Amino acid sequence: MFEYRTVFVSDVHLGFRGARAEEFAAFLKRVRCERLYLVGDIVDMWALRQRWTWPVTHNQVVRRILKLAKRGTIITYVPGNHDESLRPYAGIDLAGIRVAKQAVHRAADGRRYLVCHGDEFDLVVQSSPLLSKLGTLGYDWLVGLNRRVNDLRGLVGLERWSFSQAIKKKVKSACTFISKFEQAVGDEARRRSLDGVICGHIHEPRLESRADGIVYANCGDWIERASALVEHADGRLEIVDVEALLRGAGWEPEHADELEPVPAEEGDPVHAA
Ligand SMILES: [Mn+2]
Repeated sequence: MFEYRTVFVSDVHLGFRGARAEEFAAFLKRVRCERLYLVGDIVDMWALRQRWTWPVTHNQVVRRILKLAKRGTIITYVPGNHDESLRPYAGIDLAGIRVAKQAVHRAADGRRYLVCHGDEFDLVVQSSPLLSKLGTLGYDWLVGLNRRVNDLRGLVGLERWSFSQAIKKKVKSACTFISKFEQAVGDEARRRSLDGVICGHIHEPRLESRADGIVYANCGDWIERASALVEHADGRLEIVDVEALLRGAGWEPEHADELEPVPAEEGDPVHAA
């Protein structure tokens, strides 16, 4: 059993074929925590609208979340841009899960953190139009576009083109985008006299203290990796590589979904760092 005071996860993207739901379900089965924050883009309505995908493991995730709620874990769902249709439910309980547009988490050491998905800062962060779109359009769209572009290029006899390689050529602007995002959300915590911020959205796990003492924490994602942010009993935060954690506990994937394998694009999915 993995025991924490609090677990924060974001960007699971259930309903998108690339979501690592099997790992997430296995983690939920083995975790015990007082509080669980679902920090947005847990369900990917955009992907579902485009193509309905709901494999066995995606169902298991939902059942395990409901089970945790039943056993007494206090669950808060802060919707993101891919599950924004849940935002109107802010303030109410859905099957024991409280929906909130944003939340403030008080850690065991007394520190208070703003918990938000982060897409609300997309308009603030405008370093590169291309990379701002990365934030608002999402990976499914980009991975899909990449695939279609390659289909077309293949038809006319051109080499494959990789979006992420194109991004890497622009590493500098990608870094600028990420640091501007981190600064914008950190500044919001400071403006509200909080000690830090816990967010998601940019699929880039991070935990750091800024020069002004504000803590910036990003839960990461469940597409490129399986990452979670946890709070230990004493209030200490930590980013956990959940796949490594599970494998360390003897877990092996069962590939229960028997999905057609998601074609491995060169260098996919997009990684903006
Ligand atoms: Mn998002």
